[in-house]
Order: sequence, then structure tokens, then C-alpha cells
Amino acid sequence: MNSRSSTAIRQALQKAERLLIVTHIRPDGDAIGSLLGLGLALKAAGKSVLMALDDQVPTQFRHLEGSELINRSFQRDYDLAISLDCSDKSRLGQFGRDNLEWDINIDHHITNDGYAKINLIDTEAVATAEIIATNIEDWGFQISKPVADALLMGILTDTIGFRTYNMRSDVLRLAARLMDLGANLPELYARNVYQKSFEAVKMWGSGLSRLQRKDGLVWTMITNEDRSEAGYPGKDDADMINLLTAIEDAKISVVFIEQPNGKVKVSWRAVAGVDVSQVAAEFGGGGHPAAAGAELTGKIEELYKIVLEKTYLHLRRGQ
Ligand SMILES: [Mn+2]
Repeated sequence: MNSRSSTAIRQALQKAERLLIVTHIRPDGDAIGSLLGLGLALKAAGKSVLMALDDQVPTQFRHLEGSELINRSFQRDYDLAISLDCSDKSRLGQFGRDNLEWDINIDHHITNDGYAKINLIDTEAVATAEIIATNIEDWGFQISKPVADALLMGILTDTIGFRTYNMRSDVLRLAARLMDLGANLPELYARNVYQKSFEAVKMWGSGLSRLQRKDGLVWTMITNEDRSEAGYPGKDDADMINLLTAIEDAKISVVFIEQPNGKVKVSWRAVAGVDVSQVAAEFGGGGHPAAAGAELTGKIEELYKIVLEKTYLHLRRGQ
């Protein structure tokens, strides 16, 4: 942890009156949890806070208090701009394009390029929400029940319920403290880790029916047709990638997700000792050693072969 950055953040947060806080497009639990955790804590201290992201809040996160306050647009009426859980500006959507300057960047992605004036990047942290939960009281703000729920949700989702290889005993102590402050672990676990909609599970069926493997590499794809047949409203894989990681001997799992706009989203997962963020970076994406993603333009039937070949070579090289 960079303590100089943390001190600079405390000073900036204390001084600021109107804050813009933004997270990445296609928000996951850590993005929403970090945004709400920091945003609600600052609001409770009397600051004027605009929480924003260039996308919708996914339905599974709308049970969280404050999620209705998240905006898609903003006015240039702020004195501090903060970006959370976002490794580079391109993942901020319109907020990344408008030549905005970022004062603070809090993140745990190994691929973060340090685009803000103050960068607090801790790649050991399991979630950006962990960094916020660890520091927020030192920064002078309180953890209320809604803040505790949001931050614990961020930690839970990025660790898939405390089971990723980067888990540390510290994280469990921090989670226990968030529970002491009111966070409802069983409810967050149910809603945001294992419960899925009927449509999501139906779509998994299509993806699973095409499952393939070659040595330690396991992959499948979800097409636009699968999505509409199942009636699944999202553009993502409904976390099917995490289902593939349950397969014994799968060293790398890959899901290709066809997008309505002619793009293909690729998600990689790897076991400990294999770094898929490097492969994702070759395709203009990023992420963590164990979990990475990229978005490519082209036809899914052509792209998947190229991506699998590189991934397979990467796996062989690493062994
Ligand atoms: Mn994260």
C-alpha cells in the first residue's frame, strides 16, 4: 500500500466540497460497491457527491441503498474527480473520452497505467472495495451500514465469495469488521454471488452445450442468438466463466461473448501460477493474473480461433 498516496487522498477528500466519483463501464460488484461505499460515506459527511458511470446499474446491484443515486451523466461542477476500479481511461466510457483530468485513481488492477494526479494502486488487494474499506476511516469518514454492505459486496464479488487464490486472512478480518458495522453477509452472498435469474441459467445451457477443451484449456461461446432465445437482458455471460473454473484440470478457461454491436467480449480465468492478463493485454484488454478480459471487433467464428491459439501457446510456454 502506498502510504504517501493515502495521505494525499485524505487531504484532498477533506478539502473537497463537490466530488465526482466514477467507475468503469460494464460494472461488476466491485465497481458498484466501491462507488457506493466511498460515495455514501462522503455524502454522510456533508459533501456534495455525484456518483456516475457510463452504463446502467445491473439489476442485481439495485437492492443496495444509494444505487438509485448513480447517474449516467454529469456537469463540470466539481472540485475533485475520482475514478475507482478502473485500470485505464478507455474503460470509463464517455467519462474517459471528454478530456477529463482525474485527481484520484484508486484501483487494484495490475494493468493500471496511473492516469490520475494521485494514484493509489494496490495490486495485492482483492478488490478496490478492500482498499477503500481499509482506508476510509483514516481518511476521516465513517462506515455506516449501507457503506459496509456496499464494500463487503465489492470484496465478495471480486473474490467469488472468498475463494480466489489472492485471498488473505486480512480480508476475512476486514469482512468481519464490516459485518460488525452492519453488513449482511448471507444476503449479499445470496444476491450477488450465487443467485442467478432463470434466463441466465437457461443461457448457460447454450454455452455449456458447446463446451470444448484441449489439454488444460477449456472454452465456449455465447452468441446473440443464445441470449435472445433465453430472454437474457444483459450483454455479459452471466458469470458463466466462473462455472468453467469449476472444471478439474482447467488451467485456463475462456468464454467468448458475442455483442450486438459487432464486437466480441473475451473473458479469461486462470489457476494460480498462470497469468492471463498478459494474453488479454495482447488483445488490447487487461485485468488480473487470474481474471482478465478484452473486447475485440470482428466475427466470433473467426476471432475465437486466433484468441485460443495465442492463449494455448501462452499456457504451453508457462508450463
Ligand atoms: Mn475490482
